[in-house]
Amino acid sequence: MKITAVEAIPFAIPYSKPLKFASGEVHTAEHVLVRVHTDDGVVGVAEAPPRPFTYGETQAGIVAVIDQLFAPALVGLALTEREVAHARIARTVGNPAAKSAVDMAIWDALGRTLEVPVTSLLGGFTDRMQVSHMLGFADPAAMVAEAEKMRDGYGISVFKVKVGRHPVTLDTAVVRALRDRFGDSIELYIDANRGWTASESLRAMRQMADLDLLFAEELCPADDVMGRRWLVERLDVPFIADESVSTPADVTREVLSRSATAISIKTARTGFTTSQRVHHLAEGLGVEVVMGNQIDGQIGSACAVAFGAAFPLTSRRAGELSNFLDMSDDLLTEPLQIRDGLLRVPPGVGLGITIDPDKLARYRTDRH
Ligand code: MUC
Ligand code: MG
Repeated sequence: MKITAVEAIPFAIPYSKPLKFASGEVHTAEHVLVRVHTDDGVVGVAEAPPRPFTYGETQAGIVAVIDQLFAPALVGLALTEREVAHARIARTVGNPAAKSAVDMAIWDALGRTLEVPVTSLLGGFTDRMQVSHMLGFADPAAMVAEAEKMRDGYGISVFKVKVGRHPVTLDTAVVRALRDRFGDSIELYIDANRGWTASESLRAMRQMADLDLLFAEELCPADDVMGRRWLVERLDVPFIADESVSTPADVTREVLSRSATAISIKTARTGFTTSQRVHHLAEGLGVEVVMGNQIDGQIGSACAVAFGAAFPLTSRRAGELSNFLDMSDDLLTEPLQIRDGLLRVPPGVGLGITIDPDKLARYRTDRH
């Protein structure tokens, strides 16, 4: 059960449909595959999606921090010494996606070694989650067409609409078009990725007051401290903190200072070990949770559903588990399948997924 090596392999897979939102856009999944090897010959996997516009990480930086700092700190530890592993990698500041992928690959290796699913180790509450799909920026007709495609092809009926553009009517028109097209057969919420000010956000929310939104996410920056509190106090839907809560301490600060009333948990950002802490904290604080998407590929989505399905609080709401559908290909031997709006945890030990060696050879960018 001892860790013998930690590999960080960069790969690049183009998106067939790029995702655009207020803080950036993604055209190619330039992620890092992490593999944790043990002396029993077990290999645990996870992926790190760099998001420079949110957390400052790059693909090359993730490879470097794993190769230079995390791998040497972890080799020789037993897979069960997860808190030691966590403490050692926590000595390095920042780098949430790199830390999370290493953490989740250790859990995957542990599950494979013990021959149990990771979701069972985490909590084992259910084996599936309802799926929410993120709709990136486009004009109203294109966003409605995209939602139709997701509903007709995969049974998805929950949508997170990316907003935060100017003028705000550009976005409110999209949300209205979606509600007009689908009526109450779909659930809708919005995410501005900090694109609006507090007062623009309130204006937009008032324009959409009749559209029955479930949540509003990161409409304005958390650093606009008083503006954000002012906004959250005036809303009658939960305000989700996403990029403003990348640590448990951030969750405490944002919720206790009334700058947020719900939390997005992203396994790409807090792995399994820190996501457990965030989950327990959210439960103790009594705030709602949504399993978010850091524009994950299939490996990352398998991690998100393994965690989300493990607890009642995380599986109660639809999880953002479908954006891999916008990628042209992926690395798994058995692609994840969304049916009737649901994603099941892949059956099997660990994360229940297998990397296809031919696909990895095709998409890795460190060997030519
Ligand atoms: C989201 O919920 O904000 C966009 C950037 C990122 O890191 O995650 C996405 C989705
Ligand atoms: Mg968000």
